[in-house]
Amino acid sequence: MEAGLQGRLYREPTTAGGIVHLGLGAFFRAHGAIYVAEAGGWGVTGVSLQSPGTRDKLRPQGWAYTALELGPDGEKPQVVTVLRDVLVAPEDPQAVLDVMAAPETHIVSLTVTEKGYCHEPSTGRLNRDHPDIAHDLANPLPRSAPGFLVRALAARHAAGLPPFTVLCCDNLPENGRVVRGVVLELARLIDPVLADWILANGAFPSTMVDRIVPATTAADLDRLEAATGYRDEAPVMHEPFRQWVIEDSFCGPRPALETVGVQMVADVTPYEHMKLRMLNGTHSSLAYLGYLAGHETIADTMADRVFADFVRSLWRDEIIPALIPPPGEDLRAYAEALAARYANPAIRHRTWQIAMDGSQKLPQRILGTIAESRAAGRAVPGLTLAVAAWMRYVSGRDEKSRPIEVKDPLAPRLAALWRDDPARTAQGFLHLAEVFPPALRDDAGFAADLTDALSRLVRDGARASVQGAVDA
Ligand code: CS2
Repeated sequence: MEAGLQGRLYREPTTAGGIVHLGLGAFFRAHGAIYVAEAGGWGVTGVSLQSPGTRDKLRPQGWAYTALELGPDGEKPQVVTVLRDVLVAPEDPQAVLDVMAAPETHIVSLTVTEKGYCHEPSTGRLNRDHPDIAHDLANPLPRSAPGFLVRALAARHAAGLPPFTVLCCDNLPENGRVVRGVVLELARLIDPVLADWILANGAFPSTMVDRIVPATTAADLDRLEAATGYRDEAPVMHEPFRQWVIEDSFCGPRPALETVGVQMVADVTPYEHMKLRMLNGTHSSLAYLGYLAGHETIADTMADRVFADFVRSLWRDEIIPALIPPPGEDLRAYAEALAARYANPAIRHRTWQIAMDGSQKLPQRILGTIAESRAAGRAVPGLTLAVAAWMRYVSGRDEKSRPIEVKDPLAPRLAALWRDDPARTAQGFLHLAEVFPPALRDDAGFAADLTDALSRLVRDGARASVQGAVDA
């Protein structure tokens, strides 16, 4: 037993503040929170927007938790003590607004997943029909992340305080611009003067975040306890790699993140495109095709030679040709590093976990590359097969007709689009305006390729279709 570690795990909360984080999932606790802890001088108040589970587990630990690095050659625990408090929004939304509006709060960061911004994935605009947005327009105590941002900024405006910087850490393209757009649109519907004040004084830097963080399992808790001698009810698991690129445009103070490896840059866009299309795009492709082929994790999928060859061909032939590399990045080397990260056998990242919320993820991960490539006359058969695999996956039945537990805000609508006729299935999906841009909806060649890919998937199965794509 290591008394030192245990002493740190069960400790008094930190008193430093400065950051409120909305969406206290495993990703932020394994990524942003660690950078902030290393930079020093700042503390984080975490907010769960849905359930009390994380708060209830962390409270008896004085908000400390273990981040366990899972390397191919072994595990390394680190105790993270940067959280000062955790609030559960549905229990007391006013308490969340109060801490967001407090003078010592300078940054509100977010990891609320793609769907948490209540926007339309294909356009980035606020979805005014979203039930939480309808609620937040009519009530001063919000439910949605945009609602909390707007009502807290309103409280600061009323109190004569400056706005906080809104730091979006979700996998959206130009994520700062997206959250700025939904915040301004919602604010304008509530109070145009407030919207003008946010526009003139607020800051919404875009960021690129990267670290693979598989969901923690009960077995992880026991293994960690056996290794360290203390019981942590809410540890997080992560790979060794990490990257955080932030547009340096804050409207107030910030931690000295550049001293701990965060890249502070003028324009994040090329980094976001590289990461969303090369990492997340292939992650989703492997998730749908791998799941259908019976692979449980990304590492299992990569251990299947056909899939390892397939993902390399996606990078080489379809994704890299459509990218402009960020300054100093070699995209081929980036792809090789990704292949090694995916193959890390210590990371049990389930294909099912990545397959979640595809309707919110596909546009920025895969459809952008497809639309741009087709417009430029480049073929994208592998990514087209991945889109077909998503359609098959969300039908809710796998290749052996067993049910799939599909998690997606559009799940019932998606399942209803599946037909016995692949051409009709493809047409039905392509008319889903939330997901497909008009350029792809109206592209008869794409509809034909998608129909072909669907026919092959149904006839030959996912693995043989992937093999066919590699051999072609
Ligand atoms: C994954 C991401 O679950 C998913 O959709 O693709 O969480 C991925 O692991 C991270 O973005 C890596 O930085």
